[in-house]
Amino acid sequence: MDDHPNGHFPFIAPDAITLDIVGYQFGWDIRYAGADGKLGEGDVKKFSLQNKFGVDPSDAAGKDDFTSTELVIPVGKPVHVLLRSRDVIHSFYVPSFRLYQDAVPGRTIKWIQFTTKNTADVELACSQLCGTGHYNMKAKIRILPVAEYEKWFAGKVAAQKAQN
Ligand SMILES: [Cu+2]
Repeated sequence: MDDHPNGHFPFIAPDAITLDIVGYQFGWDIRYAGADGKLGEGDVKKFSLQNKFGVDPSDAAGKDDFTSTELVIPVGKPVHVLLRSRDVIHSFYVPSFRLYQDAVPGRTIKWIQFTTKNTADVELACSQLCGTGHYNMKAKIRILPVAEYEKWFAGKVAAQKAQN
C-alpha cells in the first residue's frame, strides 16, 4: 500500500493532477506542480505569512511550483486535491459538484478527487462559518478544454521560470 504514490488512498488515479489548496481567513490559495509534475512537499507545521504553503525552500520539487488564485482545470481529467487550512476550520465547497470537505488546521486531507464532464465556470466557496469574511471566501473554478488548459499551464510554467 505504501508503494502507491497516494499512500492509503489507492482510488486516487495515478494520472490525476494533484493540487495543493489552502484555505485561510478569507480565501483560497492554490498551488500547482510545475513542469516536473511534482509538488514540493507542503508541511502544515511550516505555515507562516511568508510561507503560505509551508514548503521547504530546499525541496527541489518545489522550485517550479506556481500558484494561482483561480482553480483552472482540464475537463475530463481526474483532479486530486490536497486540502489544508492555515488558521481555522474551513470547508471546500463546490455546489455544482455536490462536493464539500472540511479543511482542518494541522491536517492534510488527501482523499478528494473529482473528474469534470463539461467545460464551465463555477464557484469554489467555503461552507464552514469561519469568521466575518466567510461570505466572501470564494474562488473561481474554470473548467477548460484540455488544449486550452495546456496553454494556460505552459504560460504559468514560463512565468514561473522567468522568476526563478
Ligand atoms: Cu472559510
